[in-house]
Formats: sequence, structure tokens, C-alpha cells
Amino acid sequence: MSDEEDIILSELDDEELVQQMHDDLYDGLKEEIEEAVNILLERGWEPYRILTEALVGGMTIVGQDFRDGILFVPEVLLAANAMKAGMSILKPLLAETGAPKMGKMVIGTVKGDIHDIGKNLVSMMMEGAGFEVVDLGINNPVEDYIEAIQKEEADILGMSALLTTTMPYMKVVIDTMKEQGIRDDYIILVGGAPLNEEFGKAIGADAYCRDAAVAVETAKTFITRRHNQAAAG
Ligand code: B12
Repeated sequence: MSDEEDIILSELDDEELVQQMHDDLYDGLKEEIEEAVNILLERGWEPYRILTEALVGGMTIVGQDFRDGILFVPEVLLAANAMKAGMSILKPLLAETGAPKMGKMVIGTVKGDIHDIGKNLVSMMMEGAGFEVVDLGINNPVEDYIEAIQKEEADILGMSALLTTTMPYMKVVIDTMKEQGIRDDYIILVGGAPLNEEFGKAIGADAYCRDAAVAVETAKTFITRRHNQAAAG
């Protein structure tokens, strides 16, 4: 999608640069994405705005063309790597708010699923909001989740799934927690593109969150409610 002649990123205005980043993400150009993220930071853009408008915005286009059979796995992997490179520049900036610790979250992508960009984004935003996050990575069986929430004494369990074939596994985890009598000890948040509110309710999660910003708000609401209950009880 990008032109053959050399484009000097720093000479583009903000709007052109974001457009160029969408093209560069599409083409999996990691170094260009890193450079452009740094340019926007120098221009005073908030890290969160760069994340949503430039990176997530670009990934949305990649997602549409993957769905429509225009892009294939190798290309999407390159795009994902470019996205991750951009995210890793923003991560320390998002996490540096110095906010008091709000609570602890264990998060991971469910068994059979290797998508992790959305999960990583949620982790970053949660850390930025003052939560401690333990990231279990991808492809997690129920045992790993349960071991981690107990060992880490987590307040929140977060599960991510991007495939319609893996999202039912969230119910396996929640049902196992119920069987062990520990379900109500944790706030359970679920997310991922194929989920919705109804699904979250049906499997017995506390909430479905459509994006990382909603995840942060929802986590804060539940943590506050818990503290109030503890104080009252
Ligand atoms: C990138 C990508 C890949 C990359 C993943 C790289 C990586 N490291 O993650 C690669 C190329 C490896 C890949 C592989 C596959 N993929 Co893919 N992939 C995508 C794509 C294009 C983008 C996903 C993404 O990163 N989005 C950007 C992030 C920021 O958004 P997000 O994940 O939705 O996360 C946000 C929210 O959902 C929410 N959230 C997410 N998780 C959580 C967790 C919690 C706790 C909370 C509160 C919130 C939350 O907050 C996030 C931030 O705002 C999607 C398209 C799409 N529309 O989603 C397809 C898509 C998910 N993939 C798809 C498919 C089919 C596959 C493959 C099976 C392809 C194949 N034939 O091999 C394999 C599956 C491998 C496996 N076993 O998991 C399909 C799934 C279709 C379906 N009905 O299930 C999709 C929808 C594309 C499509 N339309 O065909 N994929």
C-alpha cells in the first residue's frame, strides 16, 4: 500500500502521519511504526491517543482485510509485530502514572487461542490505572488460571478470547471455579472481539468489557464496590 518513493515521516502533518501509520502497519513496517510513534510523542500526543487512533485504528483495517481474504496469516503476523513494537514504546508511558495500587489482576488468553494484542493492551491500561497485573500469556488451561489467581492472591481474573471456537472455554474456567467453591472470591472480567455482553452474562462472568478503557473503568467500579462491602460487612 505504501508508495515506492521515500516518505519522510517527520515532514507529514499529524493527520497524514496517522494515515501513513495505518499503511505502514498494514505493510508490517516495524521501524516506521516505531519512528512515527516517537514523532507523535514529540509532538505532544497523549500515549493513549496514539494507541487508539494510530495503532488500534490501523489494526482494525488489517482485521477487515484479513476477514475478507485480502490479507493472510503471514502478513497479519507482520502487522501484529509492528503493532507490538509501537505498543512497547507506549507501555512505560502509560504505566508511569504513579497512581496508588488499586488491586491485582491475573490475565491471560484462553486455551487454544494465541491472540494476545488485545490482552496486552488491557494489561498496559490496567497498569497505567494503578493495578498490578500478572500476565499469563496465551493458550492457558484452566489449571494455570486457578493456580495463578490463588498464588498471586488476585482480586480480578481477566480472560481473553478472539476465536468463536475458544470463547466457550471461559465457561469451563468459571464452572471449575464454581465447583471448587472459589468463584465468588474473584471479580471475573472477559473480553475479545467475538464476545458480547450477553455471552459474558451467560457464562457467569461479572462483566464483559468491549475495550481496554472499559476494562479499567469496570475494574475500578468492582474493586470499589468490594471495598465498600468489606467495610460494611
Ligand atoms: C492479529 C490477528 C491474528 C494474529 C495474532 C497475533 C497476536 N500476537 O495476537 C495471527 C496472525 C497470529 C492470527 C492467527 C489466527 N487468527 Co486471527 N486475527 C487477528 C486480527 C486481525 C486482529 C486481532 C487484534 O489484535 N485486534 C486488535 C486488538 C486491540 O483488539 P481485541 O483483540 O479485540 O482486544 C480489545 C477488546 O476485545 C478487549 N479485550 C480483549 N481481550 C480482553 C480481555 C479482557 C479481560 C478484557 C476485559 C477485555 C479484552 O480490549 C482490547 C483492547 O481494546 C483479528 C480480526 C479482528 N477483527 O479481531 C483476527 C481474527 C480474530 N483471527 C481469526 C482467525 C480465524 C485466526 C486463525 C484461526 C487463522 C488461521 N487460519 O490460522 C489463527 C488462530 C490461531 C489461534 N489458535 O489462536 C478470525 C476469528 C474468526 C472467528 N469467528 O473465530 C478473526 C476475527 C479474523 C477473521 N475475521 O477472520 N490472527
